[in-house]
Amino acid sequence: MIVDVGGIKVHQGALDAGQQAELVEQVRRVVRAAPLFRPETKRGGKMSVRMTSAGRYGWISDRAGYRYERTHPDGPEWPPIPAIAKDIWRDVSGVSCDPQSCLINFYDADAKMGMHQDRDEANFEMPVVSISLGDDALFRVGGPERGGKTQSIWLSSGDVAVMGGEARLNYHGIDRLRTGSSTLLPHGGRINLTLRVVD
Ligand code: MD6
Ligand code: FE
Repeated sequence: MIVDVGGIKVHQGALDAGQQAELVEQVRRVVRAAPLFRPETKRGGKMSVRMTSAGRYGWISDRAGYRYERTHPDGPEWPPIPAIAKDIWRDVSGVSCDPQSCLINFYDADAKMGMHQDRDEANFEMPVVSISLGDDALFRVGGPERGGKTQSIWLSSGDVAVMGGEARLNYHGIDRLRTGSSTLLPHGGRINLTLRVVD
């Protein structure tokens, strides 16, 4: 079923249990080649999520700001985007080009993500596609201005959200997890993958 939350289309149950388990394996392969790190913010704090990336570009945050980089902070190029994630992009993105970046966020029980816009990409005609794995997360969606009215939806393991069109620059964030809601990850927590065209 597709649910519209403030213009973001959430495809509930887009991945079955087998596809979710296989994608977790593919994410593990990425993390072995490009270890998770906890990004610093411009103000010197640390984000509560741990991150890494796959694809031509990875998303980085540090004291210098937010940007895309061709290499992991440790030096090597990012590993390839997991095949299942690319398949999902082809199914739901509505565009003919392939994604250039797959940001992988890992949330432990206490992690959250503040309200933000995704605007480090060159072409906002290109959607952002997000895949959720593991514990449910409360996803909050506002409008294109900070501080406006918001709506919330629980994102569950196997859900795919597409942020495109009018909603491409809407503010959004993760308020909290519902710990223990999924058995996909042996130690609990949540993985979110976001796919993007960068240049
Ligand atoms: C998350 N998601 O689900 C954070 N961004 O953990 C995002 O920041 C996001 O879900 C752009 C499009 C869809 C998203
Ligand atoms: Fe985002």
